[in-house]
Amino acid sequence: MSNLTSIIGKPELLVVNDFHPETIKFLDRQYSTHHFWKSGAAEKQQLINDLQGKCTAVATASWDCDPLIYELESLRLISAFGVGVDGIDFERTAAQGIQVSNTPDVLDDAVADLAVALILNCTRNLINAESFARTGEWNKGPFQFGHSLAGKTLGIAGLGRIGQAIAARAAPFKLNIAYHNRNKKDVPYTFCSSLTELAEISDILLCMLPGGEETRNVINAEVLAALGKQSYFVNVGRGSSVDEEALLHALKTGAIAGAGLDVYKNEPHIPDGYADLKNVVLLPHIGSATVETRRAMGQLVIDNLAAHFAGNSLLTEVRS
Ligand code: NAP
Ligand code: 8YV
Repeated sequence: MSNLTSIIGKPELLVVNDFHPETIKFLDRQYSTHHFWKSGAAEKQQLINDLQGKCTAVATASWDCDPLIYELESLRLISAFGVGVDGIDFERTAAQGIQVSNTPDVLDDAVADLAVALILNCTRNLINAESFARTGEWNKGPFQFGHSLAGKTLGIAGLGRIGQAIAARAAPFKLNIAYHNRNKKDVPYTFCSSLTELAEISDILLCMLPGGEETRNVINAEVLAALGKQSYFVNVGRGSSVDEEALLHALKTGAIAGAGLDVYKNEPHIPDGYADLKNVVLLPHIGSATVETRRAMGQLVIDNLAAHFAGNSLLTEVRS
């Protein structure tokens, strides 16, 4: 990091949050970077004022961004780390002529792997089985049976890039696939025109929907009731899609069999009550969190910035 005047020749870059230290280290060498998250409110405002007319790009986590950046009138690019761009205000980017890039595709495999891990964890009760073995409870008798996957139906809400990678992984487990999107796709899976219809036919309902207003609380009490007491809910999309009170109630009352969650509404806070339950697996938003995947995501952030400063087309522009 440098102050505004000390490095001449390197473009100014505002780094909004500590999204990936390895990538930020690289950016620190390439650009005259400013680590926004390290500043207090007054310093942030001062930095925005100082950078007016000099700084055209920011790098940020895709799902979490500081709204102060929109006060930077010279801003032309938000290079976002992550595929889900619910942290970006697209009304403001459109109004201010700011391009947005994200990091699609390179994380599909890691996130799909984690989704499958959650499905297996839920249906075979692996977390509790591990503690059963570790604590010696096994000496008192066998562990309760789980449920097989073969012949069951996996319902995917949001069959996009990652959803399709999950469906491909589900095939060798002999799962039938159904899905709900706004638009029917040319795929050999059962299309459901509503989430309730999807839940009704699913043994496992997996949410891979993007966040944002359109999907807020769409996994609600009605959908969970339709899923039913033998079935599981898995969320690897966004916590904002779930009515977390309704889900807690469904888990506590046995209205559904269990859940596996990687994402929550107000991360890193997990709502009270969840941690006390045995029928839920709680993960700390680690879908894309492998060394290789995060590095590939960082490379896209770097490459989109380089394209912007070279006056070239972005590699992965988000068109809203
Ligand atoms: P994608 O390719 O854009 O897929 C999203 C799918 O959701 C699309 O097929 C879309 O189809 C459908 N969809 C969008 N809005 C909908 C709505 N209102 N109702 C029904 N279906 C809707 O995105 P992706 O790359 O697979 O990523 C999906 C999301 O996963 C991201 O936005 C992010 O929030 C989340 N994610 C989580 C992690 C993690 O670590 N847990 C990691 C990466 C991504 P239609 O357009 O036909 O509706
Ligand atoms: C990351 C994600 O947790 O890509 C997304 O949308 O949610 C995840 O890959 C996030 O991008 C880390 O900043």
